[in-house]
Amino acid sequence: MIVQKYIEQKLEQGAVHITLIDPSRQVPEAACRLAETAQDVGSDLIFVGGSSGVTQHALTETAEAVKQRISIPVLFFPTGTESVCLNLDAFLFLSLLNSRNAQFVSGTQSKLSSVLSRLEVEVISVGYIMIEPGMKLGEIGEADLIARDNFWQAIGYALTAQYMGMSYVYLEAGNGAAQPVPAGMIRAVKRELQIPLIVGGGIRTAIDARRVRQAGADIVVTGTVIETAGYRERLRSILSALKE
Ligand code: 1GP
Repeated sequence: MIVQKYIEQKLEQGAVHITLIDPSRQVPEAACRLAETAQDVGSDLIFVGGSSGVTQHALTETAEAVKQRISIPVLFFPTGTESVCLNLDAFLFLSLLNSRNAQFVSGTQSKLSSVLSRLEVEVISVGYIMIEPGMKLGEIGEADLIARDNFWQAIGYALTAQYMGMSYVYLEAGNGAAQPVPAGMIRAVKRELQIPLIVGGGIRTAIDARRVRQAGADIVVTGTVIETAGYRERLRSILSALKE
């Protein structure tokens, strides 16, 4: 399956939702159940990855188990971890554009790119931009966080990603953030951008999801919500807010 084509087709029908599964939070069997639920309620893709403490073993076991159990694409989300997974449907080639450390912008990527090329892995290039509070992801990625009211800086980085030829821009508030990226910032970035916009971090409710979508997010990522009690219903209401 060509994942990027699949995403494009989904985008023609409306918003796309991605469920992030962190392999350090549960055993592989439980991760499979979460992924199945996500697929059942209408999630379009699964990201496997986490902000810290993901061992190669947990990552590989979880990714393989999840892949076998669901039919929607499973992508590796390579943040905050030294572990890598190359045998999924695609590899999210993230460049953390506002990192102070060049390793997160292009250094780590340069060590992986020839392997990805030889293995003919589908690579999806993403300009990853960390917004306050950034949480653990921002800390690990040594991000020079963009203040929540600094729309111009967010626009500047988003356009940088576009002009560098990346396929997507990803505004990230951080895994477990108390609030999503501000709607005003999403709107301001979307107004200037010609490539699809991904937004993640702190989206827990249908109200959050609707706000982020209405502001202009094309693709919405949720993670933590699937780790909380009553996650099936919560996810279902997020999905119906996004797909309405
Ligand atoms: C993916 O970091 C997010 O972009 C996930 O964040 O866990 O807060 O949903 P949450």
